[in-house]
Amino acid sequence: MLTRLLLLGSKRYTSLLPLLASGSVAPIQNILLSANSLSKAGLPTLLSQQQQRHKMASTEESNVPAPAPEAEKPVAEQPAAAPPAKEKKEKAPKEKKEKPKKEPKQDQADGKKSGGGAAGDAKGGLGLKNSKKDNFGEWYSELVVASELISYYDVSGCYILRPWAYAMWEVVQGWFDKRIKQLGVQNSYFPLFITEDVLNTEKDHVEGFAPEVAWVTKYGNSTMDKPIAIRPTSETVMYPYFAQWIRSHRDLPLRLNQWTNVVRWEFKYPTPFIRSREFLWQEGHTAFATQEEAEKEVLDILELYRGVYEDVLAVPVTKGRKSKKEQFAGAFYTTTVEAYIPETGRGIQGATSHCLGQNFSKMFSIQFEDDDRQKQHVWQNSWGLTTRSLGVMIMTHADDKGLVLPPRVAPKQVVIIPIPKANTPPEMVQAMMDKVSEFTAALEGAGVRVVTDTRANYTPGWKYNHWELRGLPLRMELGPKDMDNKAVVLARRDTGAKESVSWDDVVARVPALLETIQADMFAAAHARTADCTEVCHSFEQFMTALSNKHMALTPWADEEEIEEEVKKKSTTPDAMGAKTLCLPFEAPPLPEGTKCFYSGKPAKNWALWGRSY
Ligand code: 87F
Repeated sequence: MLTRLLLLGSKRYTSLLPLLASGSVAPIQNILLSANSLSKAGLPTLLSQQQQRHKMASTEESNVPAPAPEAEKPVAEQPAAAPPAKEKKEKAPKEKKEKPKKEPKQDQADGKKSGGGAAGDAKGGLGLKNSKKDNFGEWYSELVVASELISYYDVSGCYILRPWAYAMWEVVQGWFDKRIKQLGVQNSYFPLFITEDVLNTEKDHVEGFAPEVAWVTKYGNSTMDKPIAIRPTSETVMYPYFAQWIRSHRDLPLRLNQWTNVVRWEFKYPTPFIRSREFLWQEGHTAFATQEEAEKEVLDILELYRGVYEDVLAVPVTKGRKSKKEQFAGAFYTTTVEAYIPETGRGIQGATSHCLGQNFSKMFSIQFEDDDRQKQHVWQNSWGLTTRSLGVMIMTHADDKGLVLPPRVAPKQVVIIPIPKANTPPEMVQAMMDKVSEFTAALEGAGVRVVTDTRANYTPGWKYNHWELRGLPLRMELGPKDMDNKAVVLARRDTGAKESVSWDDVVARVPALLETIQADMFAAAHARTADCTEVCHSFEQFMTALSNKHMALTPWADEEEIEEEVKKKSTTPDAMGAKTLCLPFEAPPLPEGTKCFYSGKPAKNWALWGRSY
């Protein structure tokens, strides 16, 4: 086995296990748990590490709306529920070259009891037409519309974030905002518009991005004297004011963040959440007296980005530094969290935390007087996380029945569905509804986000499909048998597993099960990513890894020209070239004499490569 592996050279991580035993390769957890970066060590296994982190903190960060009002009303009092709104057919972007291959599905089947409908039948009913495995792109476009996250808009590359999506963004915001404030960052708001002169202050860095800058050239029927840019990022907006506000070391550190939209007129194929011309993000911009303080913050923020992905969205990421070629041109260096989508075999940048060094402070003259009354340029960082994070989460977890939401980001975590039968006596129906109200209140009291679906004119099967499509982590069913047994049935969205839980245990069991689901979803995604990362020591192995839709981890001499060459050489008629995703912070040992997989020169570090978004 060992010989075969050595001959093969290019190995999937799973097949590295015999080598690990021999001690010649660091355990894969060391690499992939970089993800977890829990060198906070002492936590022996992946799961125990996760369990540490996946203790549900559901109450703490709940900022989602209360359950729908009809939930509280007994079924008899409810007005007849409207059928699912017949929405106008979703429009795909207009520009021809950007048109998705298939237009997204219009709306859901009518599951009304009297209308026949397709309740309970995923194929004919609410399920998706496309499959994740067979036609990923169409599946994703259909999914984001059918699950009511997105509506297409008639400006190409722009999307409406519907409440279900926005509520998830609010969870991410709440989680991150609280933690950056704990670090001492303050929120602020700077204007959307940038004059041409100011934008040109950092001409060198903007140059490469210039084609993406959108300009306002008219107001009413008049032409602007000077066009005004719409912010694609806010370095040039903020730093002139940093220069005004910072005078002495007592004004430092200055640590600002803003939650805004930005516009980048992308020409690449747009994809909801993943690449759009307007998107939401946070951008942090900070200034320090010393390099040490700035560099510490770069990593503190990167760790929070890891937390957003792994602890909230249950998406494994690799932390690392960007190569010179891939870093932000204005940065001293760029750190990143990189995720991976197995179905497309593509890496995706999750968020970046840049150390800007003194590059911008020199350009914008941001100086402070130190203790010795000497003028010094400040050290700066900038860092950003966008709504792309939701797209990565959706792509990672959703399946052919719809979204599968990790409990921590799910706007609603449990749907309670009473299931009266046609012959259930009215007193029992009433008792059932009372029980539903009782559980709703008790679970909400325990910090669980609950919705009840007591609509009388939809079949249980239709409701199951409806909530599955929207990705709710847990369904609680309460039928006549359960009433007799004083129990409920809990059904997991991620695995489909069902369990019967006695009424006395429900309020303790539900939060615990949500915590388990969160940990299990992360573990499953982590295992998939691990299985799709190959260690490669030659270009041939590298190309095999790419054709397997995997990422490649290679020894590398860190040469920009080589990266350019690899990109060209790995471009095929069907696929874009590969680039370095990052130089991972946690990687196997690199023994003296290890050669770069491409140039054969002495390797300086490991690089993680992949085709990417
Ligand atoms: C597009 C047009 C103009 C990216 C652009 O990553 C300028 C830019 O400067 C541009 N696209 N960038 C780099 C953004 C760097 C940095 N800004 C703050 C971040 C995080 C948040």
